[in-house]
Amino acid sequence: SQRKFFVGGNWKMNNLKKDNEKLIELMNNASINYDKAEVLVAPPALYIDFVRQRLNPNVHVAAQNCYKLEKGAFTGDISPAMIKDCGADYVILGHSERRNVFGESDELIGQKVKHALDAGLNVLPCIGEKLEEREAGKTEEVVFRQMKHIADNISDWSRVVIAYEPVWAIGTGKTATPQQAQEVHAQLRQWLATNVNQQVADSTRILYGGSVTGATAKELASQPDIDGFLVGGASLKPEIIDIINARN
Ligand code: G2H
Repeated sequence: SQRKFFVGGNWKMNNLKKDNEKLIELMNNASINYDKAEVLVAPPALYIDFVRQRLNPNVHVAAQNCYKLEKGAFTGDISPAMIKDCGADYVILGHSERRNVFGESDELIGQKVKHALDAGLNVLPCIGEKLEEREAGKTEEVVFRQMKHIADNISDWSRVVIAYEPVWAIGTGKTATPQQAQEVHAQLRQWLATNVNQQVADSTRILYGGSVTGATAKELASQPDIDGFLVGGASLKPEIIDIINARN
């Protein structure tokens, strides 16, 4: 496909400096063909500068979240301007843990997407249904609603990578089957074709996330509408290299 394979490691709230050093060494010494795979890591914000200074410059560094404004009285939060200032070029937005643990709404996530793009960052917005929504047959309705709030705020699709992460598959060890994931990815691509345009549908990477491992990556990566992965648990381990190389 015309879409370059993309693998992001979402480190979540894990690791201290000494652990980050080991992971950076592992990634810097691994055999990775950056012409074939675009690679990203998202450390906790406190370590963005630390990681950026040590990691191979071919690897994108991302923040895991940010606020919707440039600066001001927003204790505890960070802005896209600060993320860029520390050398990172991406921000993950609307991750299911932001939505479900921290109560972020579709509206807020849309505002964050808009501001992060306006500020010059690339964005990696996440969407995905909960188990009860899937079981009630509402997967499409939920992911289309989440997608619309994001898409309405996108001015430049060339700086957007979408992640589909079914909530029931996150950190549970229950990876979606390649067929389950492919089905939703194809629906999302069709949604983009209908509601944005065909060029955006053809060129926008849609990543799968949710308990991806070295063992499950290859078959998922062979699906026509799965353009890579957002990886949590396995991104802290050597198997992240196998996931990055899953298309080779
Ligand atoms: C989904 C994923 C990374 P994990 O949240 O975004 O985490 O691979 O641990 O399920």
